[in-house]
Amino acid sequence: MAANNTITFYDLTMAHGATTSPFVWATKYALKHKGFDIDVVPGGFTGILERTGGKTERLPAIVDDGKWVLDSWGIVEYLDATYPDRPMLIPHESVAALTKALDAWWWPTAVGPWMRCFCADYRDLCFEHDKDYVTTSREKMLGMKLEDMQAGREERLPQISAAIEPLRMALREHQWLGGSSPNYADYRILGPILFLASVGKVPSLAEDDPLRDWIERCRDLFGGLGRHPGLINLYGLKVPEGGPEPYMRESWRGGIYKRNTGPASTRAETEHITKKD
Ligand SMILES: N[C@@H](CCC(=O)N[C@@H](CS)C(=O)NCC(=O)O)C(=O)O
Repeated sequence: MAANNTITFYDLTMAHGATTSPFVWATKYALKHKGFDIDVVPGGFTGILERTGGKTERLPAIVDDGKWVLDSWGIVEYLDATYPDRPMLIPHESVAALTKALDAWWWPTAVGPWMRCFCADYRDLCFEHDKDYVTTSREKMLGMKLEDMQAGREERLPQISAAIEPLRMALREHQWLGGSSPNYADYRILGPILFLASVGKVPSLAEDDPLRDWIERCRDLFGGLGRHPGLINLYGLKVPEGGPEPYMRESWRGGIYKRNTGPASTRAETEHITKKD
C-alpha cells in the first residue's frame, strides 16, 4: 500500500493557505508521525463533496492507494491497523480512552469558546467563495450573527486561558502528552491550537504561558509542520483590568500533584486541620 510512501490528503484551508480545521490538523500530524509523504488536495469549505467525487461532505479524508478513509479518528485507527510496523499513534488502548476523555473536556472548555471568540474573523479569513456558506452555516449553528457572538471576547479569552490549567500541570511534569515522545494525544490537543493560530486575529495566550514550550515544540515537529507562514501569533493576550490571571503562577498542588513522601510532607497540613480553635 501507499505507493511511493505517499498518501493523498484532502486539506481544509483558509485563504492564507494554512490548514484551519482542528480535525484536519491532527490528521496531518498523524500521517507524518507514521512517516508518510502527503499529496495535498487543497481547498476550502465549499465543494468538498465535488472535490472528493461524492465521498464525503466533511474533512479530513485520505486516499491510500485507492482506498478512501474518512473521519479523523477513523483515519488514525486505519493507519495503526494497516501500518503496525511504523510508530504507533495510539500505542495502547488506554491512550485511546484517555485521549477521548481529554478531548471531551477540551472542546467545551476551550475549543468551542475559542471558536465563538473568533467566528467572524474565521469567516473574514476564509476564501471569498466560502464566505456566504460559512456565514449562513455558522450563524445557524450558533443561533446569532457572527459579529454578536464574537463581541466581548476580550473578557472571555483570559477565562478560557485560565480554564486550561490541567494541560499546563501535566506538561510541567511530562515532555509530551505521549510521555518521552509525542503520540496522537499531543496531536489531538494541538489541532485546535493550530486552528486558533489560523483564525485568531488577537492573541489568546499570555506571552509567558507555560504551555508555549510544548506548543512550539509540536510546531517544530516533522520539519516545522505547524509553521505555515499564514498562521497568526498566538501569544500576547491582553487581560482587562480586574480580569483573571491567564494561568496559575503558582501551580496548584493537590491530589496526585502533592506527593506523599511520609509524615514530613503532610505534617503542616495535618497540624492545620487538627489544630483546636
Ligand atoms: N467527525 C469528523 C468531523 C469532521 C468535521 O466536522 N470537519 C469540518 C471541519 S472542522 C468540515 O469538514 N466542515 C465542512 C463544512 O463546514 O462544510 C472527523 O473527526 O473527521
